[in-house]
Amino acid sequence: MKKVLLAGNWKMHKTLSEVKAYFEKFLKDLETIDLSAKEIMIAPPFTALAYSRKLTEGSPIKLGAQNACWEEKGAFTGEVSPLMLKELGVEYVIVGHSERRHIFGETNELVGKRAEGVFRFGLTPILCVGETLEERQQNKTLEVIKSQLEAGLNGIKEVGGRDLVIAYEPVWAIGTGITATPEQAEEVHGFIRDFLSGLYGKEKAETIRILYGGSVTPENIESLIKQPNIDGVLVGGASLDPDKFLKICAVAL
Ligand code: G2H
Repeated sequence: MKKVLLAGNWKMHKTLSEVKAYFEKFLKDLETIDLSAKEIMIAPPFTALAYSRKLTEGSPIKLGAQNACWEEKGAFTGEVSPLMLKELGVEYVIVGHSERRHIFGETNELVGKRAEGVFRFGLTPILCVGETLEERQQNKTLEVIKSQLEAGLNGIKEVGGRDLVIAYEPVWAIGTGITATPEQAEEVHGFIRDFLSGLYGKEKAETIRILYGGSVTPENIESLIKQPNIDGVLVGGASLDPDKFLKICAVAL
């Protein structure tokens, strides 16, 4: 059975004392939820990964990183390698988040290199794709998504099981409080599924989880997760508050 993935992306938030307070609350409350059809992941900043692992040891929480280089080691100032992340117990790595693309100028090709590197080291890339408002208004959404998928998955020739996740995050919905309607999201998710079928075959494409991201809240999670091609969510702002994220994780399936 395909488990839904409820993923928190903390972005550049939380000092170690805040991380401690968060998990003290969240882990206790998480015990009240039936997780048999769910997987929970949190991606803290790099500085909090080791501590988060320590605090969540033995719990159902999977650890994610917010980016990674494609090489094992070397002269890459400011970068972190997949091997280093693996050593910390990281299982998922977000690549190509729109903030990386738009604030730090990461191109489709660079994102593809990161995704391939993460995959090669046995970690699961969460490849983020999404159009800007301007692109949507010009009816270019699917074209943009297609080119991001083509370049992003260029180095990943074969998949099996759960080793790849795609996150559709419309740029106009990120941190803005505006969520794509379930229908808008489903249309793009269906397109992504078809693209994956073309690349890896229908059967494999069905096993790849496609997450929605962009102003997900406890209020809108239910209508999103009901869509046939939405296999989970990537949550920014609302994942910073343990009560809000718990409500999202508690969604009825
Ligand atoms: C999109 C999302 C998390 P938010 O960036 O990846 O953030 O939920 O704050 O829109």
